[in-house]
This record gives sequence, C-alpha cells and structure tokens, in this order.
Amino acid sequence: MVSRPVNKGTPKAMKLYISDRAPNPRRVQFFLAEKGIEVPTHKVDLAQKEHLKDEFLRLNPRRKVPVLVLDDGTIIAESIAICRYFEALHPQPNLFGAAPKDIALVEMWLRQVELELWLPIQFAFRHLHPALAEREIPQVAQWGEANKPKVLDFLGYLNKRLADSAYIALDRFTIVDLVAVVAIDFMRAARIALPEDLTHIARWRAEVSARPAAKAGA
Ligand SMILES: N[C@@H](CCC(=O)N[C@@H](CS)C(=O)NCC(=O)O)C(=O)O
Repeated sequence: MVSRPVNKGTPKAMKLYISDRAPNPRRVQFFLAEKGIEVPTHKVDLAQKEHLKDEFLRLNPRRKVPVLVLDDGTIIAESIAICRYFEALHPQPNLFGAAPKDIALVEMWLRQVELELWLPIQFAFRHLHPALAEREIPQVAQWGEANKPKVLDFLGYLNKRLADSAYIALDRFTIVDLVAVVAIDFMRAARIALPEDLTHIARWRAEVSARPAAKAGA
C-alpha cells in the first residue's frame, strides 16, 4: 500500500493521540491504513492515567482517546468523526459509501453495529473488568453481565446477514466491516466468547482480518 502525506501543505502540527490495546484508536488507525494516510501520532498511556492529566484534558475534557488535533488547533475527539474527516479529504478508497443509497446503507449498518454490538461489548468490558473499576464510576457488574446476551443476539443477526452478503453493509469492504471486526476482536478483553457456530461471521472475520490494514493499532 502506498503511503502519502496527509493533506499536503497543512500536516505540520497535525497529531493523532492514540493508545496501545485500545479499540477506539485502533478503528482510526485501521481506517488510515486502508487509505494509505500517515499521520504523526502521540501515545497516551492509559494505564499510567496520562489521559487524566491536565495536558491531555485540555485536548479532550471527556478523558478519551483517540483525539485528532488539526494544524489550525481544531480538535476532533470521536473516532468516527475523525474517520469522516479523512474520508472527505481523501475520498478514495471509499469507505463510507458513494452513491446516495450506499451512503444510507452504510449509515444504517454503522449505527446498528455501534449501538447494538460495539456499545454492549464496551459496557461488558467497562462494567466487569477490574482494571476499569477506578475509571468507570459507578461500575455496575450487573449491567456488564446484562450486555453479554445483547452482544450474542446481535451476532446472530449479523451471522444471518453475512450468509447472504460478502460484507455487512455493501458488497464491498466499508467502515462497517472495520468497526465490527475491531468490536469482535475486543470481545476477548470483555471476556465474551464468540460462538463457534457463527460460521458466516468466521468466514467474513478471517477475510477482513487478512487485510494488511487490519494490523494497524492491533
Ligand atoms: N466515543 C469515543 C470513545 C473513546 C473511548 O472510549 N476511548 C477509550 C479507549 S478505547 C478511552 O480513552 N478510555 C479511557 C478511559 O475510559 O479511562 C470514540 O469513539 O472516540
């Protein structure tokens, strides 16, 4: 894959704040790798609570990575918003849909994957993992457990979709496949086993994971 500097003429102060083993930064890193875009990064050590220090809080008072700082000082502190920014700057390869119907289908599936798969996995992780006890306040174990069946329910639905379609939203790889595979990879940290009988998900996951860009941030 050919890398190119981001947005010639304006990249000097651009910086992407990321962290190791963190699924949200990984979404952005995977997305950038798909597009062959290189952005200077700065690693924030979540375990050392660097994201709770004033220096980082000035960038994102919500205490989360990723954060993208543009050369004019604009701050974009949401993974998908960052991806949309780069999609607008570099429309090819297209990952959010191009034709009106495709844009709508990508948006529909992206919302479903984020709300019904990504979030329940995050809730299970954040409300059950001992490492998050100090950061997820209040940590409610019952809520963490309650989200596990929601994850499995959505995966059953996704498996049916993938029986009929090579990819989730369109007949080609999109941001939806990227987000879904990062979510499913993170199930391990959330201690949710991926049922072995979801064979269509297994086929699709192997294909998406084999993309060179999938290694970015993993
Ligand atoms: N809505 C944000 C969520 C970001 C998020 O939850 N990031 C995690 C890392 S994957 C984080 O910074 N966690 C630190 C903490 O919660 O203390 C996005 O999609 O960018």
